[in-house]
Amino acid sequence: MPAQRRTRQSNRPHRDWVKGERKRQRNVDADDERVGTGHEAMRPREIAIASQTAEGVGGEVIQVRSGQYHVQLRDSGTTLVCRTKRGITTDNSNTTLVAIGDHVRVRPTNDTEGMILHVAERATWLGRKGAGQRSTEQVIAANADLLLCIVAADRPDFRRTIIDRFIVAALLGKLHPVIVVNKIDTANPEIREILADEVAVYPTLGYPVLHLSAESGEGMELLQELIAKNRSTAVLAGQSGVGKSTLMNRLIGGELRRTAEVRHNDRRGVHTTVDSVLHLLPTGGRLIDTPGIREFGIWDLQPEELDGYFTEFLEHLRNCRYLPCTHTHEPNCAVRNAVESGMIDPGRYASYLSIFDSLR
Ligand SMILES: Nc1nc2c(ncn2[C@@H]2O[C@H](COP(=O)(O)OP(=O)(O)OP(=O)(O)O)[C@@H](O)[C@H]2O)c(=O)[nH]1
Ligand SMILES: [Mg+2]
Ligand SMILES: [Zn+2]
Repeated sequence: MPAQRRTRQSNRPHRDWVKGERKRQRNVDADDERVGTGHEAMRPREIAIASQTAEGVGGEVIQVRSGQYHVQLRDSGTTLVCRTKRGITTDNSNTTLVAIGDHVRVRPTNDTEGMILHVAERATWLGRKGAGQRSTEQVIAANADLLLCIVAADRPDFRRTIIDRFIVAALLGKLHPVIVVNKIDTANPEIREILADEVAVYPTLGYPVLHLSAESGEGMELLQELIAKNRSTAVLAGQSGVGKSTLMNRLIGGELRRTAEVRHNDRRGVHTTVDSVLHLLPTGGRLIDTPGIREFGIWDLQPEELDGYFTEFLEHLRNCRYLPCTHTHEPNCAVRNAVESGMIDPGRYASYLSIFDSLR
């Protein structure tokens, strides 16, 4: 449904083009295979799907909780509690059927309930590798603009790789990443300096960094401004206990979301949030709160494509002696040389290696 797609400035790196090209190629191959194999029968069915989509009324998924979807209808603004209809159709393949932020068509069954008939193609998405062995993508949120990657200043396991994983996922899903260091009230000036150094590279790559406290309110105006600008929809993502729901409550100005204390010994969260909600902010824009994640696996990326999602690598790639180069061990690798000469941040390179390893 192209009409529902927002036009947006693309920040996708050059490898996207390659990836898109590959995908298209795959589709063409699939079409070719169908010729003369009796699979032409597929075609009338596609037409049937297209006409079905005109059925029902348009709306947006604003809450997701264990198979139950709250859909706000576009025309009336009323919210229906929906389930998915048997035979539901979707414009997205091999992924979560319905996610928070999805544009859907529903058939009301009474004043308060309905059935989701169709899910429209997502303009953007935050995807991760689904848990377990099943190879499907789990979409955490659809059609947002900003990915707020939340980390907590008081976590001893504050790791850069999680930020870099989120950045790769954001670029894959056409989202703009923003790094948010929350709980800055817990840090003394010395720790604040260490934290600032730790994340100093990101603004140089074009990814804003905000240091703030959802508890004290320090630094919150900048976040409000960022979301209000362009009336963005921002999605809160991060490990359990980093303060996502507290941030949402602070930005809404109420106690909409339940929060809970982190464990005393390791400051880890207790997975308080189990649903996802999308809410309007009084200061402009919209915010999505999501359940905390334990591990964030990248979905749908070949290891050799990863370098295209590290923007600062791009200017060096062509100068590697071996092409293709994985930048892990090859001699005369321009990326590794750039790390050694200080042109590429060593922490970013360490993340690259760690993510590369996990993609194999
Ligand atoms: N000191 C301090 N504590 C905070 C801040 N933000 C959140 N907290 C506390 O951190 C704990 C966890 O906050 P939540 O908002 O529940 O964390 P969450 O990220 O939503 O966690 P899940 O829902 O489990 O994913 C709560 O006790 C909050 O009060 C902050 O800025 N400073
Ligand atoms: Mg929460
Ligand atoms: Zn290389």
